[in-house]
Amino acid sequence: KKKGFIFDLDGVIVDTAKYHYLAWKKLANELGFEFTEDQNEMFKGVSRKRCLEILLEIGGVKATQEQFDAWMVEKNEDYLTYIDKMDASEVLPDVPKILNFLKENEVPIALGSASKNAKPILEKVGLLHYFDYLVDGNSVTKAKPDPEVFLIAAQKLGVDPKDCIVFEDAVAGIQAANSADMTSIGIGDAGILADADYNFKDFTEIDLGFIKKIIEK
Ligand code: B16
Ligand code: MG
Repeated sequence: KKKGFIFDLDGVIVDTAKYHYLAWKKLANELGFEFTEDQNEMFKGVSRKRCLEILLEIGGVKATQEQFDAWMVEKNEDYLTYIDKMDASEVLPDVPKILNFLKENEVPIALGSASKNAKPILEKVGLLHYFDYLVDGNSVTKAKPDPEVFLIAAQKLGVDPKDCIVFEDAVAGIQAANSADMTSIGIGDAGILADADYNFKDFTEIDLGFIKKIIEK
């Protein structure tokens, strides 16, 4: 049966969370409050707009629509200064090993990310050519845990959702994959991602034999 693999971006392929954090922290500080790395955990897999809403709640800041829009732009411009400096060394360990194995076995690959900056990031780190389709923050209307992003990816791949395998680092992402009836693989803390079908700390823990078994299932 034809299988399709779907990768989340931030936290799975690259650790852009640290750059999102620096950009949100800068904005928070400008607005006169602190924003911690712990609080940044809530932002993982969450859309830019929702992140700003949460940030303003944390700071108790009220904004007009104009201010809100301007801060969205400001945060993203600051974030992009970090993205600009990224290169292949920032790809998380053993990600290319898995992507190469899937390519060799002619398994189609899609990205399923909330980020509107997904394409330039993949270009920067030299992984864009692996992806048959990108489904990102520009193509979805409903954020994870809604399964929309992954269902669109399955459709593009021409693969039944139940034959899709999703790599995710966020709780909302695992929920989205599960409600799309896909196989979910949690990358990160198994305690936090307890709802995933399989759990790995990172890609170095994933054996190619495991991937082969899933492909042949
Ligand atoms: P952007 P993922 C998500 O990426 C990040 O985890 C989340 O922190 C960020 O707010 C979101 O992308 C939107 O990113 O501002 O670049 O559009 O994990 O879904 O790949
Ligand atoms: Mg993620």
